[in-house]
Amino acid sequence: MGLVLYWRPGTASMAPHAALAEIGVDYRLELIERDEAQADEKYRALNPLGVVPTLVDSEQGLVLTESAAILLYLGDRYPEAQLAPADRADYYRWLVFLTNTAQTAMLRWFYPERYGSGDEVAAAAARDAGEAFDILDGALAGRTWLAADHRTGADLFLFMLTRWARRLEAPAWDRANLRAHFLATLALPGVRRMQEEQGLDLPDWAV
Ligand SMILES: N[C@@H](CCC(=O)N[C@@H](CS)C(=O)NCC(=O)O)C(=O)O
Repeated sequence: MGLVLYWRPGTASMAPHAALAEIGVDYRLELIERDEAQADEKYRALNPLGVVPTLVDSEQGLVLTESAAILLYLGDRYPEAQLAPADRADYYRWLVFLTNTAQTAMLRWFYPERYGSGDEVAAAAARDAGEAFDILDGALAGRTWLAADHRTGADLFLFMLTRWARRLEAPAWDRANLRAHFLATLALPGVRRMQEEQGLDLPDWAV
C-alpha cells in the first residue's frame, strides 16, 4: 500500500486522516498506542519524538511527520482535491497559526507538567488557546471556510483543534462561528469517514 498513516483516535492524526479520506485515495491506517510509539525504536526512526501522526508514502520513498506538513504535502500531491486553494496566502497564514499558536496552546493544556508547575501552565495555556479561538471565531464571521471559498486543509486542522478544545472551561465550539464551522466540516464525507474510522463521539447538538 502506497500511503500509510500512523495514528491514534482523536489525536493530531485527525486532520491528515480526514485529508486522505477527502482526497479519496487508498490508504492504510496503522494504529500505534502511545507507549509503543514512545518505546519502539523502529517507530522512532520514522518519528523521532515518538508522537502521531506519521505519514509514509512508499511510492515516493517519503516519511513525513507534523500534521500541518502532511496537509501541505497532500495538497501538493493531490491538487485536484483542492486541499490548498489557488490563492495560498490566507491558507498559509491560518495553517501556521493553527499549528504554531492554537495547537501549541492546546498541547500545553494537555501536558502542562512538561512545561513547569502544572496548574499555572494549564491556566496560561487555556487563556492562550481561548485567545486563539476568539481570533479564529472572528475570522469566520460571515464565511463558511477559514482560508478560501471552499474547504481546505486549514478547515480540517481547525476541526481537529475545536474537538480537542471541547473540555476547556469555555469550549471552542461555544463560539457561534466556530460551532457553525465544526458542523460544516463535519458534513464533509471524508471527515465523517475519519470520525467513524477513529470511533470518535460527537456532542448531542452535532448528531
Ligand atoms: N506538532 C505535532 C504534534 C504531535 C503530537 O504531539 N501528537 C500527540 C498526540 S495529539 C502525541 O502523539 N503525544 C504523545 C506524547 O507526547 O507522548 C503534529 O501536529 O503532528
